[in-house]
Amino acid sequence: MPMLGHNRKMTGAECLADMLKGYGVTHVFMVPAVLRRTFAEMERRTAIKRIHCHGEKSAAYMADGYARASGKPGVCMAQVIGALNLAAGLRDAWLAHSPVIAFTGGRDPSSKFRKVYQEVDDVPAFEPVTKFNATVDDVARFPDMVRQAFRVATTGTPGPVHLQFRGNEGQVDLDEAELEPLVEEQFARVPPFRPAPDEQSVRAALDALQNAERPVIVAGGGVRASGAAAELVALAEALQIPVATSLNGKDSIPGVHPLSVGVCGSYSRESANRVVNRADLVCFIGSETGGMTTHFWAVPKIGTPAIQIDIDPEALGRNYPLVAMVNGDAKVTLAAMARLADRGTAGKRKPWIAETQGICKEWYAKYNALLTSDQVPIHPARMCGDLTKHLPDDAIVIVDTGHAGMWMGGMYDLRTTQQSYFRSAGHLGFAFCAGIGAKAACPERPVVVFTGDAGFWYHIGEIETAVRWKLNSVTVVNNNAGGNQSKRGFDRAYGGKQTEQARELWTYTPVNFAKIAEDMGALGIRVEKPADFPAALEKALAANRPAVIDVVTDIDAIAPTAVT
Ligand SMILES: Cc1ncc(C[n+]2csc(CCOP(=O)(O)OP(=O)(O)O)c2C)c(N)n1
Ligand SMILES: [Mg+2]
Repeated sequence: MPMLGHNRKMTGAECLADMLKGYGVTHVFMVPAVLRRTFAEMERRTAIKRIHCHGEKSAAYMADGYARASGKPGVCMAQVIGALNLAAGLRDAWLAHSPVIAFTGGRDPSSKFRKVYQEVDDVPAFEPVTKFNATVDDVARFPDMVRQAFRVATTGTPGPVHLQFRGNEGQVDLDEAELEPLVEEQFARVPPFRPAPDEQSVRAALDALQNAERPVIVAGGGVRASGAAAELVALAEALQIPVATSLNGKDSIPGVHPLSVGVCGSYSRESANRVVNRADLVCFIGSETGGMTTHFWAVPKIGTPAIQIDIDPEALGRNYPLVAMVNGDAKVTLAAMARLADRGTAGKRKPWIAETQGICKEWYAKYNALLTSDQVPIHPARMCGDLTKHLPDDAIVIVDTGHAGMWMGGMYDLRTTQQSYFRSAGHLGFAFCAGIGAKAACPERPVVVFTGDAGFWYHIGEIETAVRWKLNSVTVVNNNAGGNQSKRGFDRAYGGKQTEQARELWTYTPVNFAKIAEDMGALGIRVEKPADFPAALEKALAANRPAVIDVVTDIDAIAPTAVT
């Protein structure tokens, strides 16, 4: 790290390249032309890979996948004309609290308001999807603004940041000044700090948990951000408390753990909702307590006694009145709770644990036939069952939204603590791109994406990007030639049963994605019989190139809806 006071004349491009390297950035995702000189300096001064892709939205999703997989900010970029495409791609990162940093080209004071080619005022559009949204108008501001970008993206509840650089392509990077490319390594990853809770609040939360007869923990994405999964499981085991997770927190506890009851909320597993709604106390950890996790505040019902642990004090009590609240980092807080816990109180929860384990057993009994179904076209639940059995122990699993989110959220189980699970926070088309970014971040880990065909169509051109950059993710496409999550909704819209013509609204021409993938240089495998899926997965994981497994599935298979 250069010393303060030893400034030297350098261009903004040199400074930015040095700083990104200093923050440990290994890849940036973009569509040119933006910060061109910076790219040239990256080549001269760093080993940063400049992943040139087919759309700004997919660049943002790749940066997001990179961020979720590595815990380091993901960097994406666009010139002025692509800025709003990039902003659209930050929506998921915003909803998921993912630290993505977006750089765009912007307006020049010497020409703005003069109908400059391709130019609109993009800055306001970044407002709803960023924690910090700012302009860099003078090269002298590169060092402090880039530091602020990393600081904001990684601290507290993490989230996206946008910097707009002067000039449609950010040509302010050509200017020279006395610059200090100082890097604060603390803010190179999440979490930069672990604020400890005050002991009184920890004891109050513990008292409530220990007194409860039927408590449940709901673990959210904040558990992953804090790296607190081991501490969570240790506390749950010490006090014998069942654990549900939000969809975002699914990898807080393996699905096969005896205290795991599954994902609660809307895209959920029946057993989790039943347990949460039977509980006499719900302890939310690192959860927004938002609509998806609580099935619009029906699971649990508002008024159920609740505890909340969060790094962000503004989150505490937002949706549920609390009997205790703790403000602090999840890992530090859970470790303190486990240390102070009175394990002797665990015994009284034996009947509750027996009941919750019975509820989980009932779920497996109810769905076992689907999880192992031999039907053709293949039932999506069978794919979830097979993925549970056959995904590698250290896999990163990335799942799209809609039915993909419902099938995998509800029916897939993580088998190990080394497996990771990231979900689209609502945007169709996120997962395939995020898988490419995650593979850039973690080249040594298998990355497996699960998406519907509608989700895959969005950014199918990025197969070429993955091939060109050897970002060898495996994408499993649940291909039913339609967006069949819409089926139920259109039945309703037509007052019970839709017309034959209504299918125009949600079906597509059947397509073989394996062939398309092969044409672009990826491995393509088409699977029509369920028994062929495990071998296809094995082959795809060993392919040494990106792979697309096109699974022909039943368009009439509808995922179970949330129980309350
Ligand atoms: C950006 C975006 N637009 C629209 C939607 C609404 N939506 C949710 S699921 C879905 C269809 C999903 O189809 P597919 O990916 O093929 O999965 P399937 O339901 O067929 O399994 C749509 C259009 C969305 N979630 N995101
Ligand atoms: Mg589909």
